Amino acid sequence: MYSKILKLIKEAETVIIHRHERPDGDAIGCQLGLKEIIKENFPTKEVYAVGDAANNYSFMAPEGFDEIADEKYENALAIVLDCGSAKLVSDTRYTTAKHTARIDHHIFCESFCETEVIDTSYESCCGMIADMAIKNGLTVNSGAASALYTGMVTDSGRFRYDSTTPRTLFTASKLLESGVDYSTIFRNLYSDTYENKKLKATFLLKVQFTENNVAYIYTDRAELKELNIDTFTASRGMVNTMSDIKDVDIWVNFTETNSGIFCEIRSSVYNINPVAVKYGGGGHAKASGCTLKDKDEAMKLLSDLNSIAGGHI
Ligand SMILES: [Mn+2]
Repeated sequence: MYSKILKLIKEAETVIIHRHERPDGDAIGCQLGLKEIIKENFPTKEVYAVGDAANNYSFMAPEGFDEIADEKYENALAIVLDCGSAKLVSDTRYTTAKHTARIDHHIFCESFCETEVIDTSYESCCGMIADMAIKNGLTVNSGAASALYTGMVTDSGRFRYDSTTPRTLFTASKLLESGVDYSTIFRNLYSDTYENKKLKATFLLKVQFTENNVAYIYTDRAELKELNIDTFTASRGMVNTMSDIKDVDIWVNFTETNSGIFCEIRSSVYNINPVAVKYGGGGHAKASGCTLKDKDEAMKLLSDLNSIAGGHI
């Protein structure tokens, strides 16, 4: 499955690794993991990892990402990781590279690189990179293993989502053999500031329920201003304050912004992806998002989710 991409890597003198913007643990983990694997196994190659800031995940990339000149792309292989849509790639210069390749585990929506390996049966893109390395006998040092393990943990919800398979745990066990300080990783990932815990409590108190027990939070612009937080913190950062509520199988977080209403949908049971796609978004079967034009549209989407929760779709 990976032989074409491995051949491209072997042939390239310069490899530039991209991933989706506003990176999560998986995006950063596979990017830095692959960079380290190429450096370790092909020491003569130039390898770069580019893109926007790591923010909450800056512990994974303490030195930040590489700043490179446009000319570096001329003879380079650009590899886009963990990204299902061209418009979400951080740093559009990948299109100027000599060759482009993509490795991803999101539900397929478009093709935008010359060589692509897309497989939604993987819990994480980190799992794909680790699997590629292990199956092809590449050395995975402790730095690469730690980055990849972190992404596997975050994208699988600590090996809990049903995307977790025997292969997930097999791959994770192989990474642990390379030396992963997982207690530090878990502390970095899951300890939270008191301020943020208070913020989550505020959001929890805002939860409402539809007739069929879809939990939802609606934050309007005035509230957002009062809370003094950015839209991303309010949206993706707060959606899972509604996870693990007994008898709630679907939950959705609406956040009014200047560029529409950000909508993050999650489910522990149902495939809610078609609803996100219907409103112009995408993602995974049980975690998807979209941007809506107004509150009316938000309430229509909520009603669609309510139908799913009621078993009507
Ligand atoms: Mn991912």
